[in-house]
Amino acid sequence: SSMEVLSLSPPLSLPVVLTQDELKKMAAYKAVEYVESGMVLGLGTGSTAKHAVDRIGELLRQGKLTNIIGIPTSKQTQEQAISLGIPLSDLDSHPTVDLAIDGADEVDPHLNLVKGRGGSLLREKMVEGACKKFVCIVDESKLVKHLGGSGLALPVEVVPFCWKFTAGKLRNLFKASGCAARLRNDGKGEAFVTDNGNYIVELYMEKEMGDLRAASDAVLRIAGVVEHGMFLDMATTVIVAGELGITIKNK
Ligand code: ABF
Repeated sequence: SSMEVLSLSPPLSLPVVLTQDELKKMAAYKAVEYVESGMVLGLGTGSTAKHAVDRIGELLRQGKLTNIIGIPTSKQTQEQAISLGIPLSDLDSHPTVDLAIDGADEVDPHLNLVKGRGGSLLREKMVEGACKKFVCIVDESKLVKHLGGSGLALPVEVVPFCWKFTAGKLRNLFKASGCAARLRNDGKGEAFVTDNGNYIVELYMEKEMGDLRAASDAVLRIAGVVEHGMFLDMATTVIVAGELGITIKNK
């Protein structure tokens, strides 16, 4: 793996405090520099990826990029891309994707990710799993020592059928980590429903999960589970924007 640090230049004499959204935009614009005309592109979801999709739309409009085919990772991104005039397709027609750009909720030192707090982890995992390159874009608040380390939830997409039974299985699986499980709600007192008509069970761990690959395999063996938000060994590059500049980490 390699790491490259690009500092903000020219050096500023006065401290300029960038907002979190400005950092997200910096990371997103840097990632779009990896895009070349003719590419099939995985289009991510969330407030960071949104900046990348906007930028791709802008470059297309300016004629600086041509022949792009976008593969959206959510209905939300699909609508955004349509409004920008980005030509779209899907994995059925384009099973190989050149490059995906997407955000994350957590990034560990090995570039393993937690994703899916935006609720679109299944499509993201399908699209990003089909990519030759996956550039993940984050502001520095997303960096953690170990996955689950931000104290926020690890999302698991489950079928609605007897979701409590599935949540119980998940809680049991991570008993040693002090796992609590709860159903994501839509903010209006109803269950949050994913683009695929499923529910999200959120797992909170008191302690580290240990071997992530083993944890991933065990979660996927539970029959009611569709997918989970650990993206292990998938990102090829992570672009981190912080107050001191941009850091590029490569696998
Ligand atoms: C998507 O959006 C998700 O995988 C992740 O949950 C979320 C990150 O959102 P944001 O960029 O708004 O922090 O990338």
